[in-house]
Amino acid sequence: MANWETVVVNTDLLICGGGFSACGAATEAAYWAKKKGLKVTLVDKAALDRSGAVAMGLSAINQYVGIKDGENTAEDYIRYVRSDLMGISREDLVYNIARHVDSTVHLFEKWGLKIWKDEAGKYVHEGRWQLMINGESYKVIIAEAAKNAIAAAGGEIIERVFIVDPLMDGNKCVGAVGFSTRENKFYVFKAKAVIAGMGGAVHVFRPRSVGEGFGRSWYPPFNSGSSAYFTIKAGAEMTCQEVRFIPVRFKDAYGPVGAWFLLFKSRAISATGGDYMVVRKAELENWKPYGLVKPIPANLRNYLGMLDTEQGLGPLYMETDEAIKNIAAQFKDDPKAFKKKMKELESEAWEDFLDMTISQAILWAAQNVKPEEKHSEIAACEPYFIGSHSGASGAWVSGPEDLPTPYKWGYANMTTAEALFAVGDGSGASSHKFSSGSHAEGRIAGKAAIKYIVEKGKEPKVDMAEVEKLKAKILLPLDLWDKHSKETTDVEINTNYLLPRQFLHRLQKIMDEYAGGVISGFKTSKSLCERGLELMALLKQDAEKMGARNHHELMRVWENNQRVYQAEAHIRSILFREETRWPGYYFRADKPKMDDANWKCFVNCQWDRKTGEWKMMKKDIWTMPGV
Ligand code: SFD
Ligand code: AMP
Repeated sequence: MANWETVVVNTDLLICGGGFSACGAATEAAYWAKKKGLKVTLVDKAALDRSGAVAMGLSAINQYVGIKDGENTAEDYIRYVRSDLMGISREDLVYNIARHVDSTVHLFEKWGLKIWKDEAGKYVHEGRWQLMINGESYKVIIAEAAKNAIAAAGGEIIERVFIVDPLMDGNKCVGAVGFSTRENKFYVFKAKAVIAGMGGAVHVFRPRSVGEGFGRSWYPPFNSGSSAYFTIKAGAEMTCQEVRFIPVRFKDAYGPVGAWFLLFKSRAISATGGDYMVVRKAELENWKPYGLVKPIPANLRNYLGMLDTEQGLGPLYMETDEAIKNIAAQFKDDPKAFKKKMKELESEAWEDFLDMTISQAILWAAQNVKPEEKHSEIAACEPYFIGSHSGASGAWVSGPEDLPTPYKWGYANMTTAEALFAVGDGSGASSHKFSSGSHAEGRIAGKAAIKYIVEKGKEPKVDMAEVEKLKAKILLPLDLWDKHSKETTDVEINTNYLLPRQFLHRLQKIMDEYAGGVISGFKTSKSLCERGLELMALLKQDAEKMGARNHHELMRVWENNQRVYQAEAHIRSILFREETRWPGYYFRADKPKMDDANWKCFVNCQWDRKTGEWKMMKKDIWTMPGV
């Protein structure tokens, strides 16, 4: 076995991940931990300042309820999420986040984030729930607050350590193991409670950008399903694993569209000029009641555009020039003011991408796009797993203590594995929390985890013999490389190992062709899912044969292993749910209709730690009384 030092870290609370939800958890937990003399340790695979989905920054805060100013209520937010997810949401969780998210946004402002204000000093809204920000340094600001809080409480932040597996004592999580991506160090974290906040997953499906563009995606390529893997491997119940997210984005560099649709009030059209949201309105009747609400659910908006492309009406375009001209038209009688407004709108258009998806600005520049002069192509992306946006996949967590929810087993956001909490993209069925709501949910879980430790925390019982086995398994790819790489003239061709990139392509091919990826027009069926699972079983056998040349490739190996669990949970859940509920995300071609009578329920699944078998379950939907 590779001769790596074993580093043991003892802590009270272990926070895995360093993104928005983990920073929220750290900020809040450190506050309570300091009072109780407890230690909080946060571990991120990257550097906290620029890690996770918000690494490049963002141009909007997508969840702000505005309760203080009477703009909306938390109940309004429940109604929004319920409709947008076609009836499937954990209303207790959505409510809990919605009632706390504003205070999180106010903290962001206090910490230095620039939120746009109008002349009256009020926040500038992008849409009903979204606020415009100067967000290039959004993550740096939020990370700084988390760092300060942990430092003040005497805690520890460990960067560039990749968390792999949970450590379990029966059904209780007692820590985690991982490895440094820089040094020859294997880490063992022993903890009284653990929070999984390691984001969602990308590159489970083959991306549109392959070959020269591989690595480009809307969702950050460095989130690989670690939260899902961690909670699945802990034996925790998972939910909504079929609810992937497919955003429509500016084509090829994945620039977000929210500011265009909501702030600029732009239209999207087909190549022949039809506005698919208008032309195909009748289709929405087939998906009522959800098809008839405003805003029309994200998957149905996608679906109407997809119907256009299926009928040869692509490419689709965002009418940027028309939108900019419409806004500037109010100054048409004053040439000077008109010119000024046009300049302002032009710079806002570029800033939207420079704040959040710099590659889109680069692509615009490379293709000589002037948004005020010419429309830009948009397209549906490949599928992602991001429970915090308009997807819903994640762990099944306990609801808030003060609500009469049937889903409650003690501590807010605790999974069905004791002492293991999940947040952000890691917790399921609580969509539309975005950056701000993920941070708020992190705060909720951070506080609950400290409460758990105070009330029930015990010294973690970690079986070090098990840890040694895990260490050997996790470092095996380095051994395979060392032992066999000199046997062939081309190190990429070897009968004793395959490299992580090769494995990833195989996984993506299976998902693309059998589970409804881009190549199959997001369509799948029972037979395709079943065949996909057969191929997945063979792929899993080869997972043990992945070799790694260095630290970086070792991380790639384990990212792949984590993606495989996310992939399998996804196929099994699509197979189990015998209907099509989210056209525009995926289509069960053999069950093309929504079936509320049988399937207006959550689909949950659980991986058995002893047998490795999956159990599939239906869970009832609870609606908030009076909402
Ligand atoms: O417009 C390990 N999101 C947007 N939210 C908004 O509020 N406004 C926007 O404008 C947003 N837009 C947007 C968004 C996302 C992306 C990718 C783009 C644009 C291009 C959504 C939010 O970003 C998202 O909801 C939150 O970030 C979710 O928070 P969280 O904590 O669940 O995930 P994270 O921030 O990505 O952090 C993950 C962390 O885990 C680390 N990690 N650490 C240790 N071991 C491992 N094995 C690990 N695996 C991962 C990561 O390094 C990271 O620290 S718009 O398009 O909608
Ligand atoms: P996006 O850039 O697509 O991630 O969207 C940012 C925010 O705007 C999210 O809250 C979306 O749900 C919302 N959004 C995007 N497009 C629309 C639309 N056409 N109608 C209503 N809401 C939208």
